[in-house]
Amino acid sequence: MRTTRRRFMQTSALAAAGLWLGSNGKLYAFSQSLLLRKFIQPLPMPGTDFPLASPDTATYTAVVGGQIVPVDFCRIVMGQHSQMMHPDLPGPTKLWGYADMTNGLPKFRYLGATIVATQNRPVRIDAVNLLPPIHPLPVDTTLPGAETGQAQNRAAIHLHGGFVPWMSDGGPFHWFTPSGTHGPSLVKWLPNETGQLTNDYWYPNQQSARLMWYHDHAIGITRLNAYAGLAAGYILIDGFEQAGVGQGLIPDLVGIPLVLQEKSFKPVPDKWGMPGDLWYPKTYEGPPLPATDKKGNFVPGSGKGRWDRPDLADFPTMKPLPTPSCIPEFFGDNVVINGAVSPFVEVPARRVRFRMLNGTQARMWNLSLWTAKNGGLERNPQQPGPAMVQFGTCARCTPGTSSRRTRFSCRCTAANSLAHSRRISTPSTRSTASPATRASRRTRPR
Ligand SMILES: [Cu+2]
Repeated sequence: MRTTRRRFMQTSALAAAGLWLGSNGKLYAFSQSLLLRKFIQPLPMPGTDFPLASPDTATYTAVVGGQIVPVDFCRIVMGQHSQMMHPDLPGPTKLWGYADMTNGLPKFRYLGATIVATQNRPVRIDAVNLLPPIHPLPVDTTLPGAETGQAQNRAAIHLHGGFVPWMSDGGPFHWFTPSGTHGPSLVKWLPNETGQLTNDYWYPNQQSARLMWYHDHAIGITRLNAYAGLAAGYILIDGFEQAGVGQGLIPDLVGIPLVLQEKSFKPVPDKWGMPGDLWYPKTYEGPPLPATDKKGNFVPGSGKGRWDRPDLADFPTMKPLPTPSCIPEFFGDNVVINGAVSPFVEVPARRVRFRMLNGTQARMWNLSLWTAKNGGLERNPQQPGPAMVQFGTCARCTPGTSSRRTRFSCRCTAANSLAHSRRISTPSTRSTASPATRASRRTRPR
């Protein structure tokens, strides 16, 4: 497409508005983050770069299978914090997240308060909501339950993939706020050590070993809260897995979790934050600009977005879309793993265990293993793959690899990856580096 002065001016104005004019003439309401170099920062690791919860095991016990077992009791706080997600960003990114304050002041880090639980040993969580009243992302107040006047800092914790009693499921109406208001489903049912009923969460952990995650689930705002950082890992281990480690079949219990996500970062300030803060779409991809012919002239009536609908003139009862609008799918333009943009990880020359979780809103990941060799990357023919990881699901693998450096990137396949395609060069266009020898489907996100 020939770039005319007129089109350049239009494109510049659109970029400033957070829109992107694709090469096909379509208008995409997806931000273009600042260019961020790949593979220059290490993968954040659990226990060092982001904290594992350290439960109190002395306060509560439970009877499981006729045996008295200690309960892992955690006090988890929700709050706002900032963190550098990439050194090329102009500053730290404003986030909402979880932190453990069971044994002292909370230390907020992305994926912080990741919980390591044991089969048949309950986890009890006293959740404290300290979120500020103003949400860091655009809230669509036309959604039922999210109307103007509803607290934007309402929150409910849902253990995704967990087999839990309904009172602890963190359903959409289980939300509560810092001021004590709460949704109609929240019930106080679990007595504390003085017999007073609480709405603490109770996770029995009566299921096999797996990587799960807990994330926000409040009505009308789940997509924003989870994207803003209200999501953390939940690693459940069992005796079978422990025996595997004891026999040397599995390298270790926790392994290297890879929480696969994506983020876009504001290139310009807006009502919700500064450059480097999280960006989230608030308008639909519309067809306000038509496509162009070979001479670069607009073709009237052409130009379609992904969510186009009939002209309002044909359906007079339809109302214009609100702004901000709730967008049904979001694909960020930066790969984020464990809270770092496009990280790498150095691994020892022995068996290494990766546990993968797709923590995106809608993206599927096409994973395969590549081996560093002779200064480049080669696909490893010994590994099966690629494996698809559906959103909200997890996979795990234990490759026998001698590669020293693993790069994480994403494969660009469909139109939803438009934002990626202009930036990723060989070999990262084809690799995600992490193999998945087995992908296990879990429950779909809600
Ligand atoms: Cu979920």
